[in-house]
Amino acid sequence: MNPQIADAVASVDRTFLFIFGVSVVILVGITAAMVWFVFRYSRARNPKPADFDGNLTAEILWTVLPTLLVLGMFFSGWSSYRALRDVPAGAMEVKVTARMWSWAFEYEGGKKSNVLVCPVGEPVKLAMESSDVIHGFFAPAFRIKQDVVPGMTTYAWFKADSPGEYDVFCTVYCGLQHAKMLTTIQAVPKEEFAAWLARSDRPAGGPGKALLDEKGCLGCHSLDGSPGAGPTLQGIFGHTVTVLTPDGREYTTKVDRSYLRDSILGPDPGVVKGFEPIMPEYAGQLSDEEVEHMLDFLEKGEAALPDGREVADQQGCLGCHSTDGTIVAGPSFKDLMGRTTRLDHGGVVHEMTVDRQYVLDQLAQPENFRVQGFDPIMPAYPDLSEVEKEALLRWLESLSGLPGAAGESGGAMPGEREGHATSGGHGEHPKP
Ligand code: HEC
Ligand code: HEC
Ligand SMILES: [Cu+2]
Repeated sequence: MNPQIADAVASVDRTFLFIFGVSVVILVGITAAMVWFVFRYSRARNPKPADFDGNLTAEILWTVLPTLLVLGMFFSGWSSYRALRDVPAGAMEVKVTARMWSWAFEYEGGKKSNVLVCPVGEPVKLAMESSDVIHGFFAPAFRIKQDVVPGMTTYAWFKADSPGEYDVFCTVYCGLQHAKMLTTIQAVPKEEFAAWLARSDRPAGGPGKALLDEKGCLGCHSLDGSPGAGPTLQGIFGHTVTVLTPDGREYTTKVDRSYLRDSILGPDPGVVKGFEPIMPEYAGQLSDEEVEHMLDFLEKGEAALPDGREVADQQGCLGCHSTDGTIVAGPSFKDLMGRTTRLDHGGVVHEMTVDRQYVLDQLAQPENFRVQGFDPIMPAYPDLSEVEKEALLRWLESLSGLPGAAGESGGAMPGEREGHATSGGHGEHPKP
């Protein structure tokens, strides 16, 4: 990197103004000369045509001057091209993923977002990839425009000198919602950026995790979905469970704070189906405050699921799927779960009920599950984590009014829906 080339924006603007200035001078000069010639050499003034026989000075001038001008434009353009391409050492790298029709950003350390947050005054290098077709990353405020091409990584860099929001567009026509492929660059003061980057995507659970460890809960319950003597606590909040009461009845309920409190302190709401009744009673052994900390952690801590809508937003699902019943590029997510979908297997239509497994299949191998009447453009999502998939599924269920949904009361499902794969029975809902 040439340390002289510090400011790409100023350099690009200088080149633009230089070329523009030269063009204006030439335009004005040629126009004035033409007008002068029309006047000076009109037939009225010169009844007899004169015969010119070459002019060495004029020929040298009109060869040398344009050559110098064009070379000047070239060098000016070359130096600002260098300014755009030479990434300063130590630039913060951000991974940019373009897909129909959204932008996703991933920072060092793995944090993700869908607006590009960056510290003021620090150079940022964008390493850009496309997961489908060619897109173009255009941030006019920083004078950068770079194609984003599937199968290769292209790059650009910029530095924001003052805090603010700067527009980002896609400049390559990439399909139906191309015009909506917009985002922003949000430049914030350095300290604010550091705090933002350090902040976990989900609020921390306070001392709850340490307490679960201290009190021995983690001996029987995992926090990462792996099996144990008791059900995993990952994503337990908002989850629908099937519980057996001591008198042999079975009911489903949604896990909320009061269910969790009762499970830990009693009265026992019943035994989770498929598990032995070996969960100790903790009444008298845990203070209310300790239990509240544990519940905070289970509700909001790292074992809690991310917000399904945010996952869908980050993964770009919402660029193609609406949540309000309108058709964008793909079928709407509204009332998706339990709906009958018509799949086109090379001309043979096959009806299927949308359930959890079907959604997972769509995400893994969309090419095998093409919905009739839509273009086959649904991308595969092999990299979604289990937690992200679960969050997506629960969110889709909530958009379909099924249990498992946040804010819905658990219990019986709407009778006409069939074939869903949530782990619930249709039982009564007794007050334990
Ligand atoms: C000896 C193993 C063991 C220990 C220790 C233990 N549990 Fe459990 N826990 C279980 C089992 C088995 C179940 C499922 C059967 C039941 O519901 O009683 C369960 C159920 C639960 C449930 C209900 C889960 C669901 O899916 O509905 C919660 C909540 C829970 N335990 C929290 C805790 C907490 C908090 C602690 C520590 C204070 C703890 N457990 C300690 C074995 C254990
Ligand atoms: C580029 C646009 C696009 C993106 C991005 C996209 N989808 Fe799709 N999706 C489609 C289209 C088009 C269809 C219907 C044709 C097909 O099945 O390929 C579809 C079908 C589906 C279906 C089946 C719907 C039915 O009625 O049977 C599900 C479920 C689905 N997508 C979920 C998702 C999820 C979840 C995401 C994000 C992780 C996502 N899609 C991202 C375009 C997209
Ligand atoms: Cu695009």
